[in-house]
Amino acid sequence: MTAFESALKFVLKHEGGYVNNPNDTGGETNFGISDRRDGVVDGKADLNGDHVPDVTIKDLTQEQAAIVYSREYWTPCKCEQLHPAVALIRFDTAVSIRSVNHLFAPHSMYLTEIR
Ligand SMILES: [Ca+2]
Repeated sequence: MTAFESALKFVLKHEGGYVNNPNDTGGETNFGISDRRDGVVDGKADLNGDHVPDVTIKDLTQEQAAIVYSREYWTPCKCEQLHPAVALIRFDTAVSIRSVNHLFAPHSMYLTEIR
């Protein structure tokens, strides 16, 4: 199992499966991937970042969710350059706060030397 696979397994324990709660501002969500995350509430997710919806949220597989997590969190956080334990912390934090940029902000104390 790669460091990414291990970290994703950890994160997905908390992200859960498909939910469609009308009180959730993110809309439909599956494996923590919300409909709204791609900027368009259309019941679909953009897997490769080309702004074209690729799959319905309800039909999103764990493997497809992994594509999104890798592209939006693991790679931008440069987790491959870190010890797997540190990579897990950084990855989980980025997913939890739904932001990579905040981790690298000038005021952040979060391992900014790896930029
Ligand atoms: Ca969408």
